[in-house]
Amino acid sequence: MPATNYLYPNSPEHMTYGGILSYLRAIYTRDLSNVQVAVSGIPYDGAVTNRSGARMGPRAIRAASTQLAELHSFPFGFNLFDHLRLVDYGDCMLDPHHPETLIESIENHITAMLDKGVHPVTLGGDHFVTYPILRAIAKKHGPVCLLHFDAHCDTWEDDGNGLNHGTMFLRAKREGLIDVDHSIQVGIRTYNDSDHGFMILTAPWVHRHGVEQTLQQIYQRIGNRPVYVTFDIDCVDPAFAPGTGTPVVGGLSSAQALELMRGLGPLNSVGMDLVEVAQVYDVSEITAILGATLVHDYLCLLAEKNGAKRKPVGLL
Ligand SMILES: [Mn+2]
Repeated sequence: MPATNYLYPNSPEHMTYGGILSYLRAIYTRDLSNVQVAVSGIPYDGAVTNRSGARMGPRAIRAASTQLAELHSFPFGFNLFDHLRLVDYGDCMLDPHHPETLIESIENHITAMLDKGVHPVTLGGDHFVTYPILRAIAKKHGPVCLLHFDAHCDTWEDDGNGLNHGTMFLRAKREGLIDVDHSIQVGIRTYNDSDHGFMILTAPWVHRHGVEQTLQQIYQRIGNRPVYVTFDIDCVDPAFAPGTGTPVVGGLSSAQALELMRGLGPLNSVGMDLVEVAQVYDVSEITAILGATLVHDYLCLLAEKNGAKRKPVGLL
């Protein structure tokens, strides 16, 4: 039985708009015993090429997530916490005055979860944080497929050592962290001289062919191999997600993004992140609400793997 001095997820003692923050009001703890999934934040934005602000992403997403904790999940129709042992692990501690410690700090943060068999779900932070996450993931699983939602390919060239949110997937490829032959990028609408072996579904392709065919391409490319899902919120059009550092027009709608996320259930996912939410450019919190919901829907897919059954109301 819960101690009476402890507030639990979905407790009627929480107001949606009050109290301290955790993702979906999950218990906020470093204790990973008996935990399946840990949501945590990486509040770092030192690797951006344009506007900063993503360091405030985890806090913004947690704040936006509280309204999702109030009702059963849509369109899933169940209480996530009935089917998933989920905690908010807090944020990765970073020393902003010693950037040379950044990669190791993030890698250790994720490794601590993987060592306990916990599935990591990460709130960015700029997209560079995915690189040290992939180092930890590859240490445990070997090179995994990357399912990468983004406006940008993030495979541009640099010297291989920079803290740069536009180059880290080429670095990850060259260091053998990902299985590029079975990786796929979705929503791309920026130019690079090479695809570096990734399969690319551009945003115009997705618009022309729709969600169902996009999912079919994802399934065919990845199959049942272990896959890491990285979702840069700028995959979504700035009309739907204006709060981000490098917005590009012509992107996915929030509805398309949610339908794609809800279709990833067949994949064998070993972790996920949602990055590049920079709430400062979005006074209506549209971007953080979308980010919180995409993460929430990914968690519902994990709950379904635990046996949770959808109970939709209305035609779906
Ligand atoms: Mn990116």
